[in-house]
Amino acid sequence: MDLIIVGRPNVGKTLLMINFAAYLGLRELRVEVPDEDGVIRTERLSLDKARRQLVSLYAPKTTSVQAVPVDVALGRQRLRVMVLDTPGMTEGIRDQPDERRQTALTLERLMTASLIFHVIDAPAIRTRRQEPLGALDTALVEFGRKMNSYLVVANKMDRPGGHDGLKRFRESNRGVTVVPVSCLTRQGFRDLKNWLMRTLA
Ligand SMILES: Nc1nc2c(ncn2[C@@H]2O[C@H](COP(=O)(O)OP(=O)(O)O)[C@@H](O)[C@H]2O)c(=O)[nH]1
Ligand SMILES: [Mg+2]
Repeated sequence: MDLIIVGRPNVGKTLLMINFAAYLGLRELRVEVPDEDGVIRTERLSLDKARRQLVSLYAPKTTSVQAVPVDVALGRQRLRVMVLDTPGMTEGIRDQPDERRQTALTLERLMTASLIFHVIDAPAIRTRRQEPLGALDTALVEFGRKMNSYLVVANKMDRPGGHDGLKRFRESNRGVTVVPVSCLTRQGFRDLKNWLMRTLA
């Protein structure tokens, strides 16, 4: 079972993968990274090291789809969920062939994933009424809104403007399930976990 994390660059997808996996009880990340030839390499990273290596302040560092297996306790059962972190998606066609390939791979995995976390940067949602999200996010919402395995994760709620952004998102996307979180402070992770449990059950 795959849980794919998608969204624009820098919205916090990688920090969500690391901190939510930690919240679910993971102590170490076994990151599966495909190399140029598509061969899967497994890297073991402590959570601290993963944050240092994979989360970036400036340039988006995630250049390929990275998978982390997480066991989720469902009552007495344990369910293996592959959490897929992806490179940021943008409007238009990328310049670099490798980036185009990674976008294609991300879309391919998106089509077949059982669960989707669509991460948005809540404080960045603009005040414009008509289209507060960009075209890419709007397209993802349209793709996901008919599925019950699709969730919008409104991130960076710890920052100023988070609540306004969330309100704007809700006003223009009625009927879409959204969970506000901060991947930094982990506020909202309980709701995220509850959504996951309900959807997996
Ligand atoms: N204040 C704040 N910063 C965050 C949050 N989540 C991520 N960031 C920061 O946003 C930047 C991009 O995060 P990253 O996970 O690499 O984004 P990605 O490109 O979507 O994978 C990093 O500097 C993170 O520390 C959050 O909830 N609150
Ligand atoms: Mg990333």
